[in-house]
Amino acid sequence: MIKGVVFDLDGVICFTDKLHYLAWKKAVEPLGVEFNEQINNRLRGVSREQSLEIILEKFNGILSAQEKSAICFEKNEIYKSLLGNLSPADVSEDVMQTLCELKKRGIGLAVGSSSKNTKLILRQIGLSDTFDAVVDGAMITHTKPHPEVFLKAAEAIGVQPNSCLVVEDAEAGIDAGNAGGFITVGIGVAASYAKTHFSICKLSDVLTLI
Ligand code: B16
Ligand code: MG
Repeated sequence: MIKGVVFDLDGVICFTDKLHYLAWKKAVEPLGVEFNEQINNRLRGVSREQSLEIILEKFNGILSAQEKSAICFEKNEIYKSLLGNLSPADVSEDVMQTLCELKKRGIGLAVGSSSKNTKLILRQIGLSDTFDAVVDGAMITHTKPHPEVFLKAAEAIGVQPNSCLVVEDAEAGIDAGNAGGFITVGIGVAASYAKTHFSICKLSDVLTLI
């Protein structure tokens, strides 16, 4: 029996993924490195620092640790300025109704995100008080595909992984959920990932699994 759901944030609850894309594009522009939506898809669920390493796979030069951290800082400044335009209107009716229905059914709700901007995003979209627990990139030592973020979230809502869904848009997130012993649900890019237990088209499809 399902007692809890841990939602990834970016790409599941709201679509900040396009803002990550725009911010990375601008931040790495001076390097002249190739960056496109395909590469961006590989950054889903992956930490900021690891994201830069993936982008640099196509870079011919060598950057010092200091230069890399300056690029990550710059990317985050651009990203945060884009987040300033987010509002409750950026949460779809489908997402709102799903969360509302799950609450009515007494299911524990948590966010498990790699993003260190999670709290800012939840404030911007008006969902700061919606979840029973929020675990973000600032609260973990290992990022997805390590299961830490989801294990902490499940513990915070008092639910065992085998009675908890993890809803993810990233392959790294599905791997993390599987590694933690959760029932994984893929949406977006992760819906066509072979290791996903269940694939859904829209968030409200989660209701059919509970
Ligand atoms: P930040 P999620 C992830 O959020 C994003 O998918 C990923 O692209 C980003 O690099 C990561 O957060 C870190 O975000 O730079 O804001 O700390 O999908 O785990 O909710
Ligand atoms: Mg995501």
